[in-house]
Amino acid sequence: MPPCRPCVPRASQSLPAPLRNAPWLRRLGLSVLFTAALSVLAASTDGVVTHPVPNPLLRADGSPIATAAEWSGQQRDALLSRFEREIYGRTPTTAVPMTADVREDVVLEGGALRRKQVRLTFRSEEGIATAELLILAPGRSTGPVPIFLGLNSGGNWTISQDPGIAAPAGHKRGRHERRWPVDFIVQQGYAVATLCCDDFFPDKNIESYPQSMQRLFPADQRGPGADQWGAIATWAWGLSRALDYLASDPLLDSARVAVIGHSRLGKAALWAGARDARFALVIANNSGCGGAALSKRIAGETVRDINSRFPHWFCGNFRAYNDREAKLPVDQHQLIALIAPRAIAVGSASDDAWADPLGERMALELAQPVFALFGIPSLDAPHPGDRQRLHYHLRPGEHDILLPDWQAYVRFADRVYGRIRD
Ligand code: GTR
Repeated sequence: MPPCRPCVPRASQSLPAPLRNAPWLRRLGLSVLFTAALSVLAASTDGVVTHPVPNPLLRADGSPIATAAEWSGQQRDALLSRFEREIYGRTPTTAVPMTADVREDVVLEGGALRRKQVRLTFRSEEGIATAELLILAPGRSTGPVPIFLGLNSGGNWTISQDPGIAAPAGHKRGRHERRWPVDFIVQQGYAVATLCCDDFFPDKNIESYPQSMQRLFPADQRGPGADQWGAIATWAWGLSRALDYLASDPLLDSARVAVIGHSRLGKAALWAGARDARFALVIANNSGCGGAALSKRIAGETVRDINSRFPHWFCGNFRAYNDREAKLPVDQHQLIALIAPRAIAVGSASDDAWADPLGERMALELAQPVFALFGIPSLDAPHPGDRQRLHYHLRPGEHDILLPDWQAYVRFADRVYGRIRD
């Protein structure tokens, strides 16, 4: 795992007080934000330069998109290819056959918990590779269970102390337990499904491509390269393959899968959710630069920062925008818009200046006009009813995913799936 986050000077650790809840920003009206006026506004409040961002409802030739059908057709495909070409790299369409071997399926804790461990094996003419999927579900469910699917960054055994989770000898269990409040999630009637990101692409450096699952693809479909897929796109591919398995398991409800990720894995969850419309809900927690935060707002981690420290995450073309964010033909609000009309939750933390909480919130707001085409109410609609598909929260504290974040995501999922109503 590459080094942890650089220190951000104390003064910029949290948002300036007037921006924390930013009700005035919400009231501004989004059209303002698409003009250079935003730069002036942002600079005058928190001293941050924000370059104008593309209007998601304009085609590349400047013509307007007026209907959901116009958006879902060519515009969506064109945008997706632009993100592939410039930022995440092209994911091959070649299918790699996958088999699933259920190595364990047990009901524990007097029927409260069901644990399944499934080995996914991928075979192509180029080679073979495996990924270990862990599923923790309510033990007594009567029908198919909705799921939170997310990658973990240390191995499945890091999410819990449970000695039954397969682990290599000598590995410390439960290192990331605070990030995976499994008991709470399962008690709410959801399953947790997780795999380690390293099974798909070891999160080390630019030398890691040959050890990644890209090795299963023909040589001309592997990175690194100008527009070849990087680690984030490979992780997103892995999430879609996990969903292929979940869709085949009668215990689980594949129509209600939330793809979730924290930080770098939040970037992967967003890219997976943008590409694969089978995900009903996409959750990006503290995902920052290359995730939910606007790149054109020069705050926290910049394009140069991320490309320099993690050159294996994105495609080569993204480096052309180091210190040239104004030239980027897309920005992250358009990535969020690609999820419409499905549901999206963005979670920030108040002291996570490196991930630019305000930039994350602004991207979600700037995506709203696309959701509105589908009749989806805005973030601050007083009575969103059963059409609520947008969620944002700013948790006090540092960069992390903790119980209060999960509580917010479970509650939002409950609303999206019609399990609770106002
Ligand atoms: C940081 C990186 C961020 C974020 C984070 C993480 O060092 O700069 O983009 O992804 O790591 O994954 O915890």
